[in-house]
Amino acid sequence: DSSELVDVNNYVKANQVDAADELKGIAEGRNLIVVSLESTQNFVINNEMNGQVITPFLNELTRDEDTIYMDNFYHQTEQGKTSDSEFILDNSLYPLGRGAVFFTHSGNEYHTLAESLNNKGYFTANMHANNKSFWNRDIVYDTFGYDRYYSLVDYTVGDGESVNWGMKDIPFFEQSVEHMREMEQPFYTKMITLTNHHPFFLDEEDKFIEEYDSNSGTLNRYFQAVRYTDESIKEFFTDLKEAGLYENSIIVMYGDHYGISENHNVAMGQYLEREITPFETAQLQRVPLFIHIPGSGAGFVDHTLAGQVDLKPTIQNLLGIDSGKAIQFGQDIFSKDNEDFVILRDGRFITNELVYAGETCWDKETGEPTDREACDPYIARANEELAYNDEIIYGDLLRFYDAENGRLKSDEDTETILNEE
Ligand code: GP9
Ligand code: MN
Repeated sequence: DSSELVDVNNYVKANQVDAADELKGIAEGRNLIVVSLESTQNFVINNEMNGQVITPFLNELTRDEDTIYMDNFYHQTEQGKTSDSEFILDNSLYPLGRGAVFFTHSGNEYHTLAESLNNKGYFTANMHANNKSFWNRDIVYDTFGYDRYYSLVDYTVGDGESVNWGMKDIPFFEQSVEHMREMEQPFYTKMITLTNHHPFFLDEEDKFIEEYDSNSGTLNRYFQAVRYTDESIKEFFTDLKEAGLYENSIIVMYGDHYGISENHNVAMGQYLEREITPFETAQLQRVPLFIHIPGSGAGFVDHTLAGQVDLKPTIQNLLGIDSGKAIQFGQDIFSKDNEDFVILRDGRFITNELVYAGETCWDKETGEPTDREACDPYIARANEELAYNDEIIYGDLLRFYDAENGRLKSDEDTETILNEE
């Protein structure tokens, strides 16, 4: 009940940091375009495969004067895959260790990124050319407070425009920009790409590079599919410019989760030219994060250790929204007090010196096992944080929280809520 929220609230407030002053409000009033890059891991960025560049456009962005590129950023998803990443983005909470919170707790009260933008007068939307009920999205997007879901029925999938799980990314972006032209501004839209999804098949005309040559067809095709996504982003930027929607937007793009599972460790080891230990597997959970602010000159490459839970407070600060009152586990990435500690949903964690994975404590610099004692305090902290997170979700505790004023609801309010049950 509401008394559990007291402990949660104390923990969250004790670990909160002030948002950065420097970039605060740099994108205030702009449209917010969030792009979920399906299965895109960070190891493909600024990398080659058999002499072929994998992500030419994204590589350019890493050096672009208007782009902040984070190369030490981890996904924190579990079985809910893409939907987990969406849950994290909107709530700055962790998803669940088992099952998909989009299915199990779709009716909870949440205080979301979408809601904070609605309060600022934004039109808020999701765009994904799949069946609207996939991952229970139609229900959850309502719960989260989004105004509109552009799903499969809002797109025309022409001949040859579909592969793997659905519509190809290039026509998806093209038609999405047409929808954006009609939106009231400022808007916030979350776009979910799909082509770079297992099994990573492509039509011949969409293959811009050769396959890799390992014993894993999955990894071999992965590089080609990522290359296709890179092309689609390039065309998307052009489409935005043509629609006059580029200059007054901020574009945030991140990988939703890994694409290559541990079943492909031999092939991955061949590509990376080292053995894939549990340490390496944890490091492979890094996904790219790009924050592109046209005309800002704010670009740089940032090595700060961060995770998807940090997206919400970071984006809010850039948009000039105060997130200090929220119950959330993320921190503004650009805050000088940002803590260098990332917890993965299964209890693995990463600090600047250590990685905890496979129940072993690893020295980050050597990639070799080290004394477990070094990891012990962090293990306790990670478990504590994940336990508080689960209390929030299982107990639907945010219904007892007055998000606007940043405090627990009064006894009177709480009694009313409980009596309604
Ligand atoms: C499906 C898409 C991909 O709509 O989000 O799902 P995933 O398997 O990555 O969760
Ligand atoms: Mn996905």
